[in-house]
Amino acid sequence: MREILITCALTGSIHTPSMSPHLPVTADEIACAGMEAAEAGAAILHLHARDPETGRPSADPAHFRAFLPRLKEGCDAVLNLSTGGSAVMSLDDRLAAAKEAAPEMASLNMGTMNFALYPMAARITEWRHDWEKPFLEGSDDLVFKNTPRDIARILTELGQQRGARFEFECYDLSHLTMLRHFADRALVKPPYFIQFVFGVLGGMGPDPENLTHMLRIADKLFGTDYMFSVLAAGRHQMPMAAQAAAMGGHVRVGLEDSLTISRGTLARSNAEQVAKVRTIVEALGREVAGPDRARAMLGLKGAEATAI
Ligand code: KMH
Ligand code: ZN
Repeated sequence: MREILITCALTGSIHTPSMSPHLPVTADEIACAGMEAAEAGAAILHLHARDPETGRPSADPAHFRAFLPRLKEGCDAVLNLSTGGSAVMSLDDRLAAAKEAAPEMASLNMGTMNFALYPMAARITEWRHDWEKPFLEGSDDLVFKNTPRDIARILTELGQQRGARFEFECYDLSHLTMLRHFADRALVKPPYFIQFVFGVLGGMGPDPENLTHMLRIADKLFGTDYMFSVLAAGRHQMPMAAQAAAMGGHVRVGLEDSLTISRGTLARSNAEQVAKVRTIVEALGREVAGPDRARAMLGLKGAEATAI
């Protein structure tokens, strides 16, 4: 495949404000970051919200409402709402904003797992907010719950009832088996957009061999019915994006996944990472596709059919 889709995940729920002054937190910051990332070449924006006062990951639909219409007006990118939210949130909370917005696309995490952020706490010397330290340190005993019942509920309430399609977040081989299970139950329809996630402590590590093996198994399970994208956490972000692009996949960057632009240097913006990955993938002969091509490739319902 020549065309390539760049997803940008603007803020997420992993990093905390003390780690980077460039992490978007307010609605204004998230909206501006999204428009700049789209301008730089991102066809898809993967979205979480934060409490504007504290920077804490938020599931409050009002916090999403504060930036979603601005993004819809200000750029043409596909707005993809996280249903992962944060591992500390209930599924009801994780679903609330997406049910209200009825987006074209939503993330869907394909298995229950550990999601350990605590090693990051050791590197911070000055904390900006009281919640950050216990939030990170408590992740040594945290289960990111995505049971088959949870997955079925998201597929039903967002997919079947609201016409969303999915970024299937697969952190391990077992998550591909789970996706196959839902394909067999006819709860998901091809083409499947599989996001391979590397480098989360609890999922597979950022080894090139892991991507090769995931692809071997995905080929076996889904044949030509899938396309893949890669995100890798931290410093592995760009090298693994390059590997994905060289192997015909799509890429995801953004401050949700990595705060740096190169080893030891903070990225000043999401757009800076999009611009960098764009240079890499174009050098490999790939052509960056825009939002309209993304909609056609992924079979999306269109921005006008959302409630944003
Ligand atoms: N933070 C990423 C590792 C979600 O939002 O659904 C995975 C993610 C989860 O993007
Ligand atoms: Zn996310």
